[in-house]
Amino acid sequence: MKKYFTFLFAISLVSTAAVAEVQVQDLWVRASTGPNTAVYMKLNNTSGSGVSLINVSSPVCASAELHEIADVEGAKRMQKISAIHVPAKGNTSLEPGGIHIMLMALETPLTEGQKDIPLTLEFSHGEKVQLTAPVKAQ
Ligand SMILES: [Cu+2]
Repeated sequence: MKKYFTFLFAISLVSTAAVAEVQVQDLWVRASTGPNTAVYMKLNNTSGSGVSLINVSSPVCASAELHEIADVEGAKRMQKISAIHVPAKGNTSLEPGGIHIMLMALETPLTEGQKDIPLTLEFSHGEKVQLTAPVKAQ
């Protein structure tokens, strides 16, 4: 059963990556410990022009925001940003301690081992990419 789900996950990544100018790698959602949780990934732009991730949505939460971690008077705080830029022929990593996607007001807790969290990523050039993400503890 576990192999079956892994296979489906791999197929969904390959099918979107084949048509996308922006490839999504190492996608995962952090297991929730409260009403919100974070999503991490590496965005790889194969095209010759820069693009930005401008919107994210998921049926598992009320809304999703793009966040960065900034130093505010000596303390690290998350703050909302309007876009995550991916340079031409380059990549941008969303990772713990840095830029991330925040799923706000989860419908239900997300637990380690879930593999099918649906996400829709919308980019500045009009492309929408649908993915499913696994949930990991860290
Ligand atoms: Cu955040």
